[in-house]
Amino acid sequence: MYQFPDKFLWGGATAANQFEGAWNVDGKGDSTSDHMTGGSYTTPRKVTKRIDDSIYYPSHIAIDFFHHYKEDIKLFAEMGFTAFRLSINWTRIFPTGTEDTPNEKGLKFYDNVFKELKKYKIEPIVTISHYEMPFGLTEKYNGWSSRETIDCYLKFCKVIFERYRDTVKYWLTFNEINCMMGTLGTYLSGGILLEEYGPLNNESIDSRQLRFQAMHHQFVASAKAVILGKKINPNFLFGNMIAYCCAYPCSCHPDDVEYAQQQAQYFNYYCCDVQVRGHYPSFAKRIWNKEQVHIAMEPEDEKILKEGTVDFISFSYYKSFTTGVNPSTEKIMGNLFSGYKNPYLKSSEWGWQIDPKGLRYALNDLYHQYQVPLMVVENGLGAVDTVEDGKIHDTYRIDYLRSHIVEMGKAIAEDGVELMGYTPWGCIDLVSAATGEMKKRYGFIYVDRDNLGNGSMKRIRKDSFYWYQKVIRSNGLEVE
Ligand code: BGP
Repeated sequence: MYQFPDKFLWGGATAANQFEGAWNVDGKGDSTSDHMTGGSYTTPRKVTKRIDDSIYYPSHIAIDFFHHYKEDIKLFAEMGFTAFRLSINWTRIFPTGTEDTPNEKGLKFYDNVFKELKKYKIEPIVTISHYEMPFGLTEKYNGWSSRETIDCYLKFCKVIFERYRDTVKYWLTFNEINCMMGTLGTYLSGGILLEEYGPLNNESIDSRQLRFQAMHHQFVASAKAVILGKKINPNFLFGNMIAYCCAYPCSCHPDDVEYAQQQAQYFNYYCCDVQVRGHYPSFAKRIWNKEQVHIAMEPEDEKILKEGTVDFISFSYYKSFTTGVNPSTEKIMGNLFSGYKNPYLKSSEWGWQIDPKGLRYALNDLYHQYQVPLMVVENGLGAVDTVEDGKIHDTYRIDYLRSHIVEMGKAIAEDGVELMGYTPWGCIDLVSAATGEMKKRYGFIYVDRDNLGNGSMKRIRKDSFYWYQKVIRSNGLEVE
């Protein structure tokens, strides 16, 4: 339908804690995600301070990429991937976050993974921290709420930048850094534990002060990582990563329009302004006053943020919703943000509203605000798949992805947006971040494993596998 640019990066995305498994193998320490129980659409995941043998923790085995990486990467290559987004599990390298020397066995694992990707000419896109950090840092510093965590992160960055200096070019400093604008981010992104056995999204014990302070620490850490990385290899390219919040005003009442604009400032521009422009936006003061937070900053922070800006913006996009001032409007679900129902859109089985045009909107919005290249590093449909005679006919997923790819094509061809790549989420089925389920599947590759950890781990190509292969082979021209 639309010819994508030469060298466009076509691939898929994953995160270590959601697919690697081997949670305590070869000296790996326990990460914050290793303390998260399973959940469902209606039951929130919980965090337990101690690992309890009677509880099932989805990250501990996940889909065992650790032992299947050769087979999995071979399948990605068969689809024609030219890029693969993965994250490095911090606790494989620094088990508690405070060691002086890295764990060689952990580094060796990623040596092997990168070697395998290189064999098939697949470009790695590495998220340095994707919703996990050493639980040791939660215990010692309460995660990112303390400034000390910045140095622990930089020690980790230095090791991986030096080790993978000639292997990795694209780095994303934090997954969905705007996650901490909401309660869910407190532990998920910030590693901040407010009570011993708590549901992940506990609004009753929320601490806005800690969240906003932690986010500032992540901004400084991200900027310092960029500065450090460019010294180690000036050809490194750094991206920030946000969950794009696509919130339309629910009516044309000026109050609703103003509210929607402020939501965009809050969820999208607050972080992008700091990481792309190198300073907090003018409306930040309004947000801090409203949230009643005071952010402690060191005198050097301003300079660091200015010098450590990113080269490109990457983002996740799954859905849109409407927003406004009237709280009685019908609510709908989302991953980080929830909003109101849009009568023109259908929803996924998990209640996320499907809106391909919202992706074109997002691409235009971010590109014309910031004028830096973009990468869509997450997109996709979480759905229940059924295996029939060893096959999975996931036409619903193909429809979803096709319609989003068409909109990306329009944004490039008609709107002039500079888009570098597309890595749909969970290219191989993996554990859901929000619910901890396996049955919420995104993959082109099915993995035989259920919510409770049963199954053979067999990998099966879905119909979407062959469809995506065709899309990549034609560089976006053939999407039917
Ligand atoms: C994003 C996260 C991913 C991923 C995705 C899908 O917010 O960055 O880690 O999980 O959402 O969400 P879920 O797994 O909850 O369906």
